[in-house]
Amino acid sequence: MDSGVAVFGGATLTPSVSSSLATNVRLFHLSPHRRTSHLAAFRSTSHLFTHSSSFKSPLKPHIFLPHLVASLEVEETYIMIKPDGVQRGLVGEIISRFEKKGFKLTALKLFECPKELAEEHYKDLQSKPFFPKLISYITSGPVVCMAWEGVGVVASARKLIGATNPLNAEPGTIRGDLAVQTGRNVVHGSDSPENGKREIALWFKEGEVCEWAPILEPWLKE
Ligand code: DAT
Ligand code: MG
Repeated sequence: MDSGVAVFGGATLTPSVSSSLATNVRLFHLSPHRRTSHLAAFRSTSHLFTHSSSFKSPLKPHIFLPHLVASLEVEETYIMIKPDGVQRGLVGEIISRFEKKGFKLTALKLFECPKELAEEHYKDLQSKPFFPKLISYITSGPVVCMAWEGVGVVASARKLIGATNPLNAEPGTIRGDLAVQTGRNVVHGSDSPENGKREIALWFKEGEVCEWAPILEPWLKE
């Protein structure tokens, strides 16, 4: 990650803006009396912030930031509507969010996922106590598999999807608007460009990914 740039609510902050923001945030933390009374309902400010050990910047202390910075490269990401999203009739709604944003759909299928594929897809989580439940959830009904392409699509799709725990996901995100539990968070999105490629190759066969030129492209890109 580029350590000189941070993304805050979609806006890119230069180091100087970042450091003044960091100062303000530290002030906010160190001076509880500065908080306005409507914030008194919160136990403390600390639970509003995420912390990433890999996030190296002056903002590190406790800023609520998405940890992925959108790149300027054309990328591919694997998006999957999980069985709860299919059962709850959310397929159109979820696809629509990526379409409206302006990304290009390159592959799409309804699919019953075999256990071995679910285990391979989530192999990094094998040692987690929730792994068996995760596998039975993903294989409990059909999923909708998609590949999307676009500049910065990996990080942008993660922002559209929202935090893993839907109760922490911002309103306006898919999980923030449509889900309440981590174990029923309706949609998957690749977490890096490398995993985007890996997952698309895992879920789609040769010939299932289409190359095409959307006619709206000149209205989306200068
Ligand atoms: P994400 O799907 O946001 O990339 P992840 O890769 O950490 O999140 O985890 C994959 C999925 O595993 C997640 O969407 C839901 C499930 N999961 C993660 N953490 C969990 C937990 N603490 N309890 C139950 N399920 C969890
Ligand atoms: Mg993940």
